[in-house]
Amino acid sequence: MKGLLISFEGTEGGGKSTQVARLAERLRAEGRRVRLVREPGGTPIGEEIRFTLKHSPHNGAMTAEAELLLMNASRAQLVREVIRPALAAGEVVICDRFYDSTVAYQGYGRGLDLGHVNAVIDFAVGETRPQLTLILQVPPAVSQARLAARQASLPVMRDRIEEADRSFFERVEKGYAALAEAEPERIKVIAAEAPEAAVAAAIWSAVAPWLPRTA
Ligand code: Z5A
Repeated sequence: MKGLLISFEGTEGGGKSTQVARLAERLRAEGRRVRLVREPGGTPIGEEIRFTLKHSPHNGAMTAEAELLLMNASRAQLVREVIRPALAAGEVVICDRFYDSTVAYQGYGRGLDLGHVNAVIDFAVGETRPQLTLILQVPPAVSQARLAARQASLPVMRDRIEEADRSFFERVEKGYAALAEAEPERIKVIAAEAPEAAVAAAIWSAVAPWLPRTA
């Protein structure tokens, strides 16, 4: 593998999309070829799955098991259609969420058996694993305030996953904490309450050491 695969993780409102865009801009300014993808989604098939998972008016009865499989159907497509070819071409691939989201949301959040969750992830991604994962961590009050501010300024579609109760998101946070503890080499936790530029600087400190090792 010639490229570099970086994933961004964390609960909603942590600033992932904002920081993914900033990191891509900085890498491009340094002459790197960068591919941005998001999950669920990132391919035409994946974007249709994303609509089913999040916004479809017919998704209210979705089971946790179906949710797990749909997330990974989208992922299996993304890995083969986009991520592997981009890495083979030496690009830096930045994922706005990847399989740690499945462990945190479907495993810890929905309470699915972690053995089953990891088996499905293994099938979807195979050997395609991020070298670096950044969890953007903000206190729940900050996350809620940011999302409320965004909702006030943008028309937002109903989102089935965001309809879960507070305890669900607390379990998701515990999932991320467990992942970070289990894999400290790959996963770095970034305090993301700070102003955007300060968060971007912390992210750059984590990313920069990887660049000399990639094409
Ligand atoms: N999900 C899953 O369950 N299982 C899986 O395997 C996968 C995903 C892959 C995807 O939602 C949902 O799917 C997600 C997990 C689940 N569900 N939830 N809930 P999404 O892609 O629509 O959204 P998200 O990933 O949850 O992210 P988000 O809500 O869009 O937030 P974000 O990307 O982390 O933050 P942002 O958009 O960059 O920033 C939010 C606002 O804060 C915005 O107005 C910014 O201008 C502002 N912001 C950003 N940074 C700052 C700083 N530093 N200071 C102040 N304000 C800031």
